[in-house]
Amino acid sequence: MKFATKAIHAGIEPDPSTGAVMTPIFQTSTYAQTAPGEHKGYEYARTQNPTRSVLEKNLAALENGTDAICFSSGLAAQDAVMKLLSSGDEVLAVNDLYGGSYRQMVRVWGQWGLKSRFIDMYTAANVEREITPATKLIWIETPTNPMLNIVDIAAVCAIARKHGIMTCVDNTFASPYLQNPLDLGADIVLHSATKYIGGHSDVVHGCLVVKDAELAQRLHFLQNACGAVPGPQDCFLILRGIKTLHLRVQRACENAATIAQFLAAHPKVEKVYWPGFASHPGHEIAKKQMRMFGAMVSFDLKDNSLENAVKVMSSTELFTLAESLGGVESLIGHPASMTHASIPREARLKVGLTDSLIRLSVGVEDVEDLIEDLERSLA
Ligand code: P1T
Repeated sequence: MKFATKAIHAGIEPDPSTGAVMTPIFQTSTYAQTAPGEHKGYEYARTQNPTRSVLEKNLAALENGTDAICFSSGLAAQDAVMKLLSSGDEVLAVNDLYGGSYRQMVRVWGQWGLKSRFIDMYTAANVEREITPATKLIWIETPTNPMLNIVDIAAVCAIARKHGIMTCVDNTFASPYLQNPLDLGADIVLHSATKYIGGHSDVVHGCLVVKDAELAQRLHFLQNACGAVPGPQDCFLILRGIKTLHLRVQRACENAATIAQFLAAHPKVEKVYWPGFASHPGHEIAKKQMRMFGAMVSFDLKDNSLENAVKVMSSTELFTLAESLGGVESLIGHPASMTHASIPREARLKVGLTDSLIRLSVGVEDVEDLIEDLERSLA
């Protein structure tokens, strides 16, 4: 099955008890047993829920995995991955990543004796140099949030495999429509399904996808034992969002390409970060591992005073100033004070994340209107 067909059909059958074509919301916390231990495969809704099970089958298919494990948020999914490790282990993470992912690694897991180091992952040779005997997990995010750097998934995962190190790829910015890390050798794919997968900015949700039975079993254990599960209504909304994932991401990427080019040619813009430019250092790798270049665009203004950037961000009308990304509507954001405020300023500046960087999540509106909006606010 090809992607669009999988998005609409994989794992989805009419409900056996009623024939309902759309997966029902099983709003129940528990299930009747005829005798202790005799039931229809469902005992308690933290452990199993039919709406969630359908979503997990569908997500596994979209990422070419065997199992998906759903969580109440992207960070809850990350929490489960980190719990596969033990005190004394070390995580090598890419040096540009979502501020909340960084915060959890440093401020939560750091306290439990799990050390995370944030490194330049843009050459595989550098990753190999940084590996120590304690390294147990390599954490890739690509494209990165918010600098849109590209990590060569196949090359880094090959090195990790050689050293017996587990890999997790946060595929949130790409979505499964653009990039499938399991096919490139990753052990775990993570999504904040809050973003492109859900696609309508109305749910917070996360998932992991794997293709190894033992890893799946360990993560299912953590999902149940720790309990950060999504509710059935949220699973329903994610399932509904997925049905148009390919259409939305395709259109958003086309709009983003037009906007990136518009910004690059604008006299008030200093630099545009978008992997679709031939001059982007990760362009060739992006071409190899992604189907399109994504719908996130970051940029710096020539007058890069914070005041000027704030003026631009506060004056758009169609681009809403807000955290998050990946919805049908376009958003504009200020990483330094919003999504990446939990990363120390020094670490942010080191990767080029200036105090005045502006990030766009390009939606699926008419691109002429989006450009007019940016033109007006830049003026
Ligand atoms: O918000 P949550 O569903 O818990 O997902 C966290 C997360 C994980 N990974 C990446 C790459 C992310 O971008 C996020 C959340 N990011 C934002 C809210 C944002 O505006 O960047």
